[in-house]
Amino acid sequence: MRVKTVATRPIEGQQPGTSGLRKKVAVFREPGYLENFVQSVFDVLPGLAGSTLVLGGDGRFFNDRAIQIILRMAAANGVGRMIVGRDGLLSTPAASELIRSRGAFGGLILSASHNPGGPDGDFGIKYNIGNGGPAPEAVTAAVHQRTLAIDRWLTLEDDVDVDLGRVGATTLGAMTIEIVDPVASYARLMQRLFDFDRLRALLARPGFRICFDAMHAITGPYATEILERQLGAPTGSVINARPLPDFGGGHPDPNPVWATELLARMNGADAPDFGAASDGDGDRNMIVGARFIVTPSDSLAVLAANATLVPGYAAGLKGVARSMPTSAAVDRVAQALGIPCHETPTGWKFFGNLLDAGLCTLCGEESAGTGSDHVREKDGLWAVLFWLNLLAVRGESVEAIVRAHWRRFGRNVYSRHDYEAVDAAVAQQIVAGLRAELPALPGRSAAGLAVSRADDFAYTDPVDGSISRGQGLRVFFADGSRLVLRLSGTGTEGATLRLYLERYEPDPARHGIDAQAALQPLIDAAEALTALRARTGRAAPDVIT
Ligand code: VG1
Ligand code: CO
Repeated sequence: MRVKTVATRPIEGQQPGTSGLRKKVAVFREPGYLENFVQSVFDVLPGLAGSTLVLGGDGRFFNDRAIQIILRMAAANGVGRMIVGRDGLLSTPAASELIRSRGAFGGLILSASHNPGGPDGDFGIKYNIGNGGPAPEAVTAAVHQRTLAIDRWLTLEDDVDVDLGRVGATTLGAMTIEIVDPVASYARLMQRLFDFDRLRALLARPGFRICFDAMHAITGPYATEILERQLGAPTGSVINARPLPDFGGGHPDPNPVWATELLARMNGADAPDFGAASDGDGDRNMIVGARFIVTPSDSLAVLAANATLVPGYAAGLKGVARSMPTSAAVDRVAQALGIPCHETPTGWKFFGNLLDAGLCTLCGEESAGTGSDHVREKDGLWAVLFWLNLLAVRGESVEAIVRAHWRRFGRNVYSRHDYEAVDAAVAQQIVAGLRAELPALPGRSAAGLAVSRADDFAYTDPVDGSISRGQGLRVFFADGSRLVLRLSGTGTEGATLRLYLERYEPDPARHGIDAQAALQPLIDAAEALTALRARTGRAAPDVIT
């Protein structure tokens, strides 16, 4: 098949954010938009010719079209082999696993993660490197530079679509396309990490019930295969299991605001023992007990404290890592275990170097992302299996495990307040205003709380020495509490401001306290320091997690 060169011009705003390039579907469908970005990725990758790439996405609207466009471009750019999930489907952690287990050069993942899908929703694309993880900043910066200069992209003369419905090999031009079962290789990895016999026994215990909400996104096929078929959970334990291009009109974000169906079941008198949900691309997780929600920061800490109960981590942890806005609950576990705890900027790409260098085993973010060195992405279903394995070994409820954790380590009371679709200029002014104030804050008090320290978080990568600045404004108070303010890098409408609030509560008598009530002094201090609500004209956050 002959290669066709198509002339193009740079398109504005093709800067990959926290996890790739995310825009409205309408933008991705503009002529040349997807092509410019994909060609820019191909142009900056030395060694692409003849290499093997992995390709798949979360099945959202435009996934099928984008896959066909990318396949033709890959063939025209001399890619040797493309490993594609059947029907173009791969969860983000499964794509990471395939890149690693197949020794691929890298991979392209199509998803806008937890953002809504459909013709009016969002689409996204991200490049992962050979370790299976998101491209580091040096690569994304090179891609962005290339998008500013691009003048042509390559595809094939023939506009033929490849049938991706059947597992097996086919060719497109000189490129081999290998269509694989999206679940099989990932499921084998889970079997090695967790005690499947014990999980089967747990799920067979009389009266023990689970509910996994796939939110009509990519984890449906994964959870159905692993939880129901391999582990024997009764049919129907996985709800909203069929992936839909618009996620059934829902918002595939596993949090108390969007996972309403799961929470309605888990809050009922007849609640299952264990509930969980994952997001659009399968890398996030929410863990729920009967009438009890586990915050992601606590979940990471509980997994770290109990890791040796699980076969894959029986030898102990080399270290742990959390993103800066994530609560310090895991820091206390690391201290007790005598292992290092790393604090990175938001986004999974920063964990990759630490995991590759063997500096940590578990890592996580407050935004419902938890993972380990088994892949180089966060992994929703992995976290679910980890929790089930803990339940099987400890024989206690989710709530009992978390309460026992608090009694041992104290409770890091935590919440994140999101102000979405804020006017971008106003949001930037709020952040710039607080940034300018930071040096003057120590010693001052805000709504009665004394500031002890304030800074703009910067991170020096311990492996490659690269420095990332401007990663979030932090204000620490004399009573040990802290607030963080940062701008989201994944929204597609206006700006999203995230306010992270944390207060340590050692007193077991106060562990039952409502988080919002416990954090009210900090919420007041944040308003005193930023006038965020006054300046955005919002009475309350859009999302509280
Ligand atoms: C958000 C989360 C961050 C996460 C990122 C990608 O980024 O806060 O913790 O890594 O989404 O997650 P931001 O810049 O909007 O705060 V996913 O599941 O959307 O790939
Ligand atoms: Co995601």
